[in-house]
Amino acid sequence: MKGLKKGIILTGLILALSLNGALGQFGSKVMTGDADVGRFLEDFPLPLNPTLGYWDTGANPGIYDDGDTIYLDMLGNNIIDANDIRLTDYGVYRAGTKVTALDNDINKPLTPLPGQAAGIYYADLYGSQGYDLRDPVYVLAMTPAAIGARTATKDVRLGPVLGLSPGTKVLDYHPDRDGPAIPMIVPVSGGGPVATLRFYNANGNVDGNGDPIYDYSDDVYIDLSLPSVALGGYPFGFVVANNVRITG
Ligand SMILES: [Ca+2]
Ligand SMILES: [Ca+2]
Ligand SMILES: [Ca+2]
Ligand SMILES: [Ca+2]
Repeated sequence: MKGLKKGIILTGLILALSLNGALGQFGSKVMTGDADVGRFLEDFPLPLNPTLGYWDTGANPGIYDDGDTIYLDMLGNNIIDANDIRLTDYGVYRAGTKVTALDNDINKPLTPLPGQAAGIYYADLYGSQGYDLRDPVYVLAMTPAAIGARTATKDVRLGPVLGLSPGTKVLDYHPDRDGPAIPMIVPVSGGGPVATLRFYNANGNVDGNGDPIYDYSDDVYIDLSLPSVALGGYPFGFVVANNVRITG
């Protein structure tokens, strides 16, 4: 009886873990047949304006270094607010978690990343000439330009690369340092040549204008389904294969 109960608990745990892996894991890519495929995704309505920034937690104050913590600053206000997203670990808080009012990084200042063309990029290493499932995605923190960009020390992985975890930084001796990279979303706020940052309004709440409210329960994706460009673009999309999960 005891063994049976243990077995049931263990089965439940494995099920929960595998569900989590399929749906909620930071830096995972959506695969055909995943449960979130087809979810309706929204552009971030103003004043939301997702921007990359870092909190100067590392050993070198005033300079971006590999100990600094990267955030997706949802209001683009250079302050860590509730529901901003950590893109690197900070203490017990894992990359992909949202900040809450009780966390000790709340209200800390953010600084824009040092690269003139810092943003979200991919390395076109696999599959077609273009972005595919296996192509790794990065925050390029250092790049001075979008054209001819290369991965560099202190960039951040937004997916697993050669056994290195999402949310880790590229270091001098890592094999994925100094490879060519192509912009996905540059700048992060403006919609991009390849993809758009969007969210799934999981709890369905809206404001007085009918705009979706981004909050704690909502999931954020790098979305490839429908481009959000100034001319002829779409203000929404759908979860499709190869989207990148930014929360979880
Ligand atoms: Ca620093
Ligand atoms: Ca903020
Ligand atoms: Ca490719
Ligand atoms: Ca919501």
